[in-house]
Amino acid sequence: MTPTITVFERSPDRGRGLARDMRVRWALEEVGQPYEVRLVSFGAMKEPAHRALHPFGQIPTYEEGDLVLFESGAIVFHIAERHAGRLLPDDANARARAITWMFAALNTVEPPILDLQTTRFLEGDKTWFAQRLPMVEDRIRDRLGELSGRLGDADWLDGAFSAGDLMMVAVLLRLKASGILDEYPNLSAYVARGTVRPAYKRAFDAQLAIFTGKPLTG
Ligand code: GTB
Repeated sequence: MTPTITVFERSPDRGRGLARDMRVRWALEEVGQPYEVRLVSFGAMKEPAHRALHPFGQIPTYEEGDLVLFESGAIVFHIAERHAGRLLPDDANARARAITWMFAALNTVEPPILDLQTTRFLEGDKTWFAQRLPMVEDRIRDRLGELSGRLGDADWLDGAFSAGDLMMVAVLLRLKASGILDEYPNLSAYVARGTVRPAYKRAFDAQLAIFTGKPLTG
């Protein structure tokens, strides 16, 4: 059954692949699962029809027959589970570690990065902005320093590329414009390794095509 995901009709990131449908698209491309896309406007997201799929009125959602999911982490996990051995290792312990990295990306690394975005976009006009910004950035540096230390010179976080890496790379990409990622050469290289994967490129091109209005060919 072909799943359907919802994505921004017009992404505020102008097709830079930073919205959270990108990680879901990437996972679908990694496992070779074709999918359909339904575009939703900001208004439609808050209407009852979309809230029936997503209680918080957000994207992405995932529909597969009777199954409806929201939360990009849960969706990527589900896709990985449905396609054995592609994004989660078969070995039980390795699989548990890959899942741990998914949680680490979402629960430990993403929150300070989101804090930076909130600070920049919503608090830039506050009197305390200039004082707060360096603290927010340093909290990210703390996390990246730790992650960088753990990754070392390995290609991926725990053996072969997994859903844990997919999620971590997707999260780290949100930092690219800040320049902070460049302070950690091994993490920059890690993100670059993720984004040159053919599955990432296909996912990126597909979301960009929605923004530019130029359908993909071939
Ligand atoms: N925890 C949920 C998940 O992981 O799925 C969070 C989902 C979420 O935040 N969705 C956002 C959304 O629907 C889109 S991705 N927002 C609309 C709303 O809440 O009303 C967040 C996002 C938005 C914009 C950019 N950008 O412009 O760069 C990047 C990421």
